[in-house]
Amino acid sequence: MKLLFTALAITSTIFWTQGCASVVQSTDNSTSKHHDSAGASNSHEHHGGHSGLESTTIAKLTVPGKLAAQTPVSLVIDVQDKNGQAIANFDKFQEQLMHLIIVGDNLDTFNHIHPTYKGNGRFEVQTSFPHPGNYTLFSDYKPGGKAEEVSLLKAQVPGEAPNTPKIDFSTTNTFGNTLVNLQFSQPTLTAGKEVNVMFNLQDAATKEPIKDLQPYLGEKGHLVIIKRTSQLTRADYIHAHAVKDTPASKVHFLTSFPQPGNYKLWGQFNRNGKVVTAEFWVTVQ
Ligand SMILES: [Cu+2]
Repeated sequence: MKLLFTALAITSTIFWTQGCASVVQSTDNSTSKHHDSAGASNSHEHHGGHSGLESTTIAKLTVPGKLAAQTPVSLVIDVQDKNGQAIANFDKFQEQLMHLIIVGDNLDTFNHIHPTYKGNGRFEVQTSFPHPGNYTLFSDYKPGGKAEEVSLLKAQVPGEAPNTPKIDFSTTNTFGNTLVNLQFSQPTLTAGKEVNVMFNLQDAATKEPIKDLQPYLGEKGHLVIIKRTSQLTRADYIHAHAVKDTPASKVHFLTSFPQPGNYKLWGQFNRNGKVVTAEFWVTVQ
């Protein structure tokens, strides 16, 4: 093999304790605490959305050749146990074996893709990075018979990163043909408190509630929430699940924000086969 393999990052040893989970990460100095937003559970049963109680795997990212902005690239992710043995079997959740969320480190860009399983612990996916700068990849998977795990990977695209855009806290915005309004069950967001995050979807042209919402990855919608920090860690990532039985044009998610700070939310919805990604900033006290 003549390809130049550049190992960009090896991260993600995350230990979870039962109940109120605290997080230790192998490659950053953050000691942030994470409260499982589904409500800390003492049960080993886990219904997705959050990492398992104990991480048993390590993900490694390899990129053949050089990374360049706006250039297609193949990402190779190998998932291994702590002895370096490939994890052979993965369980599907939300219709996929791996969900890969890629964000620019200042949260200006978002990409949610599904690497293909190649066997022997290896996943591959084609993507491109929109601009130079540092990126964090949250790879979300379920080793066979085990709880969902999230591994953090890092990638750096050479060149000068664009300026960080100003945070916009508006709660109504148009995304493609959809006008999205964001509301919460509480007037003020408080760290650690459960909150209902409510997306109200209207057709941008008619201002009528949309009628063409279809399941996206088996659910009414998907919500990824990431806290803005100088060094993103696993604890900054929240994957919330849609509440069932809401009106056709409303998608609600029950979650909580672990710490005070600014968070970005990306809600994703399927309108008749086309995915709408609605992004908002919120501040949590
Ligand atoms: Cu996914």
